[in-house]
Amino acid sequence: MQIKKFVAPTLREAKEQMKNELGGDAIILGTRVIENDRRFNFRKMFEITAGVDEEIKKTPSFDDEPVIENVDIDVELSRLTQKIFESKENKKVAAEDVVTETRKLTKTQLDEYLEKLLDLEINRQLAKELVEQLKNYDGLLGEANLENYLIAGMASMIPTKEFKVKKNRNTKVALVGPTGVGKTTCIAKLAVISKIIHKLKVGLISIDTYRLGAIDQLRIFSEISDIEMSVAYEPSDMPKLIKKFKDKDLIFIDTVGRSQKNRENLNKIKEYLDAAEVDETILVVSATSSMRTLSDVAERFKVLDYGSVIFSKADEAVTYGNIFNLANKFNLPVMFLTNGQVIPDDILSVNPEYLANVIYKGKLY
Ligand SMILES: Nc1nc2c(ncn2[C@@H]2O[C@H](COP(=O)(O)OP(=O)(O)O)[C@@H](O)[C@H]2O)c(=O)[nH]1
Ligand SMILES: [Mg+2]
Repeated sequence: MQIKKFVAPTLREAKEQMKNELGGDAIILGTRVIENDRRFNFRKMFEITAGVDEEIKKTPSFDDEPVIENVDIDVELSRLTQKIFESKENKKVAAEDVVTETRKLTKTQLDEYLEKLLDLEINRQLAKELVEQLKNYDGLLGEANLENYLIAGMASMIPTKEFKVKKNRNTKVALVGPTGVGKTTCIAKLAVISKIIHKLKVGLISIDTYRLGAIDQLRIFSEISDIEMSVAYEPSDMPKLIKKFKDKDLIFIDTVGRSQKNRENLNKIKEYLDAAEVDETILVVSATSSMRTLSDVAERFKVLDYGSVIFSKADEAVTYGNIFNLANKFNLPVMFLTNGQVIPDDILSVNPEYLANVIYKGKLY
């Protein structure tokens, strides 16, 4: 990917520069306001960091693959993360790697594994269950492979879900969750990927339940990414906004509101989502939250009928045991991890094996 920065007195001009230079397929990776900089005579300037895939810049030929009608967003995300996935430590245990020398598991060994799992902040009950499973392999495997079995055992206990979007279905996806977890940022990432990589027509609706005017962030994003956006101030606004976006393949619904500790606030959001007849509601929580907070949020937001979870700020988390704990406690499929502020790069699609490795090794890769 070729990456460049464009600076201009207005966002619109910076975006024009970007389009002229990199073409319509450029992806906006980030924006910032530059103030008090001598280079610009201390004028306020806007900077866009943009990238364009060298592949995309290629002139298409008749040999190019036909356009696939029903694109699957997760396939592309998987492809993007696959390189990392393949290159590091995640290789499956090949037959020749299996250590043939076997011995009995000692109590001390099992305790060590239990300690390790607890250290990863995996709930004690679940950690015991995982270690118990190891006993099934007692005498069958060498120690080097026990860890792999532990990871495989974890993977078998983590539900995941793919983000599937098809063309011409007018799919309505809402992101809900506590304030500040990264819902809007995540919508921006998914919207750009859907638009640029999957060529889907995307619309954005922001629900401002309390007329906070806190929608500027999405508005600026909508402007620079050229993705249409509207604001709903009342549940009754929803049907007409959905109608306005009837030609869109995908509509993201973002929620802005006051404290969601209050049941009434959540009921209000529910009214909007019901009025929009959303197809999929995804809960966003921070991977850095404590298990008590996560459980509380997952319980409270049940009224909104979410079907999967995104763990944001995985880049800031020290351990990932809570992903395992929450997914298990609520039988809740995990859809993505987000790992930074950069739009659209910092989002990772997941599968059980990948998550189990992240959790066990205590780091993203
Ligand atoms: N480190 C990190 N920061 C994030 C991530 N996602 C969002 N943020 C930041 O978290 C803050 C709140 O994000 P925002 O999308 O406004 O949260 P919202 O209130 O849920 O819509 C912003 O400063 C984001 O840049 C992430 O994956 N990692
Ligand atoms: Mg927001």
